[in-house]
Amino acid sequence: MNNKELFDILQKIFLVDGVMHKRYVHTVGVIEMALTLNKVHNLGIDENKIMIACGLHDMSKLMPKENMLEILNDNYPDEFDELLEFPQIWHGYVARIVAEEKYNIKDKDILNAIKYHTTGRIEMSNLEKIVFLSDYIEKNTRISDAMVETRKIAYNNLDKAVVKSLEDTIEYLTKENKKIYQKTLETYQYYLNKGKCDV
Ligand code: DGI
Ligand code: FE
Ligand code: FE
Repeated sequence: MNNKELFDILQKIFLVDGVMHKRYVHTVGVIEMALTLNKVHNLGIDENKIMIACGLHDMSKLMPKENMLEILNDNYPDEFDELLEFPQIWHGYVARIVAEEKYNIKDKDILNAIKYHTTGRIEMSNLEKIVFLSDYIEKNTRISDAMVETRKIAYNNLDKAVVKSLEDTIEYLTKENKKIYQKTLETYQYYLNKGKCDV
């Protein structure tokens, strides 16, 4: 998929009743932030790969719940019961399947970056990390003080920014009395410990 094909797809997905959904503006922000982090940290990741992963990460966000549940049931039978309690996590898991089956994306790194963009996971690749982080710190819609602070950290150290973003998410979810998905906690613990070992 080249960049023009990607943007044609995005404009189709996010054009709702003749109006471009705010999710499109967020998605473009994620692409721009991830391309920036790739340059700042000299990661050397292929730019087209970054654009596809970021471009498709939220593409299933507007899908009807019944369709999402069907895709989850068909593709993640072992995790299905556990996932039922966490509707916020579904869209990445679903988008990963749609990316492969509908858009013929076969690159495992791109597919993992899409799947785990909400929770992160232990031992993320650089692509997974910059998609996960850019989703939280892109400049178009993520404008809270905490997000701006995390953006500064991300320019210096990606792992530390992962810890900070998860810390803020966990604090927010706890305040809202929402359950934390076990993978979110696992990612947080892993990168917290990694930071302690790296000094
Ligand atoms: O899809 P986006 O809004 O761009 O961002 P996202 O995919 O990171 O989703 C963010 C939402 O997911 C936000 O409302 C917090 C929620 N979330 C993230 N981790 C967890 C979670 N919700 C629950 N219940 N448990 C989690 O561990
Ligand atoms: Fe998302
Ligand atoms: Fe997003």
